[in-house]
Amino acid sequence: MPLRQNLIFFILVMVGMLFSGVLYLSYTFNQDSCRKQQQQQQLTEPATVKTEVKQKNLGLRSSPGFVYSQPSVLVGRTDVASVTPWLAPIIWEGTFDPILMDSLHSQQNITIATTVFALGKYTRFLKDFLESAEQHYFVGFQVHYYLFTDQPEVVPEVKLGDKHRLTVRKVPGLNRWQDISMGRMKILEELTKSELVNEADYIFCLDVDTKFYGHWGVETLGRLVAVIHPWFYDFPRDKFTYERRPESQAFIPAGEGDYYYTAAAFGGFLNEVHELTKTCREQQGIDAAKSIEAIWHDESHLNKYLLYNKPSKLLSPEYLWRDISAKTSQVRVIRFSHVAKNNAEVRPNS
Ligand code: UD2
Repeated sequence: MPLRQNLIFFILVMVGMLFSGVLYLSYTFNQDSCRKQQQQQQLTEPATVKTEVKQKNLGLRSSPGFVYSQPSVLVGRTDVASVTPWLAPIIWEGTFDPILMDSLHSQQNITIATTVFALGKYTRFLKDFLESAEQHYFVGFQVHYYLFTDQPEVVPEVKLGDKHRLTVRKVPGLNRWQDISMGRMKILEELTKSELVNEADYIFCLDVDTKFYGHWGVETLGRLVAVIHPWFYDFPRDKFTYERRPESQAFIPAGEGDYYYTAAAFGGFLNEVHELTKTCREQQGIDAAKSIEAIWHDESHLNKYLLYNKPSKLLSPEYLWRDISAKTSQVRVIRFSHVAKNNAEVRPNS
C-alpha cells in the first residue's frame, strides 16, 4: 500500500476513534445527569411522603374475627330522633355499640384535648369533675386536659389514667362571671390556632360545674359536635332563649332555629373549633363595642354560629343533663350533668 493511502487510512481510523470517544463521553454524561436528577428527586420525595404520613387515617377499620351484635335495619330507637334533617347523627343510648366503637377507634392513635376553666370559687368543682372524668371520659384513649385557672395552687391532685395528662395554665381572674364565661372563646381560639394542631386530633370544651356519671367515649367524636341543651330539647323553636334583639350579633329572628345548644360542651376537629371560637369572640367584641351583651352570653353566640354552620354530630341531653332535673323516659342514661350550685354564692357578681 502506498504511503499516502496508509496515511489517509490512519487519519480515518483516528477520526473514527475520536468520534466514538465523543459519543461515549456524551452518553455517560447524560446517564450521570439523569442519575443526579433521580437522586435529587429522592431527596425531595421523602418530604412529600412525610406530609402524607402526618395526615392521620381516621377511617374506621375492623379486624377479621372481631364479633359483635348484628346491626339491624329494622330495629332501633323509635321514641327519639336519631338523625337531623341535614343527616347528622344524634347520639342516644341504643344508637351505637360502645364495644365496636372503641375497637374501631383504638387503631387510630388519636388524642382528645379537653379544656376546662375554673376561676374564683369555681375551683371547688374541679375535684369531682376530674375524678369522675377519669372514671368515664375516653377511658383507654389519649386525653390531654388543659385547665385554665387563676389559682393553680389549689388544683387538686387527681390520679390520672395511663393515657391521660393534665396541663394547668394560669389566667387572670375577672370580676364578672359573664366575662369569665365569654372570655373562654378567646383563649380557645388561641389554643386551637397553632399550639394544639400537631398535638391533638379532636377537642372538647367543657363547663367545670359538672360531673360525669356514665360513659362518654369515641361515639362523640366528629368534625363539629354540639350538645342539645337539657332544658329545651322538647321546646318549639320560638321558645328557645336565643338572642332576639337585632342589635346583637347573636340575633336569631323568630321562625329560625334548629335546636337550642348548650355552651357547656362542644367540640370537634381543631380547625372547626378554631373557626367557631374565633367567630364567637369577634361577635362578642362587636357587641361589647356597642355596649350590648347577648342574653346568654357565649351560649347565644354559639347558637347563632351553629345555626348557620351545621354541626356534623349532635349529642343528646344524655351528654349534658342537670342534677336538679328529674329523669325522663327518653334519657335512659345520664352521662354528664350540671351539678346544683348556688349562683349568688359562687359567682363573683350576680
Ligand atoms: C350557661 C352555660 C355556660 C355558659 C353560660 C353563659 C349551660 C349548661 N351552661 O351556664 O356554658 O354559656 O350559661 O351565660 O348551658 N366560670 C368560672 N368562674 C366563674 C364563673 C364561670 O370558672 O366565676 C366558668 C366555669 O367553667 C363555668 C363556666 O364559666 O362552668 C360557665 O359559667 P356558669 O356555669 O356559671 O354559667 P351557667 O350555669 O349560667
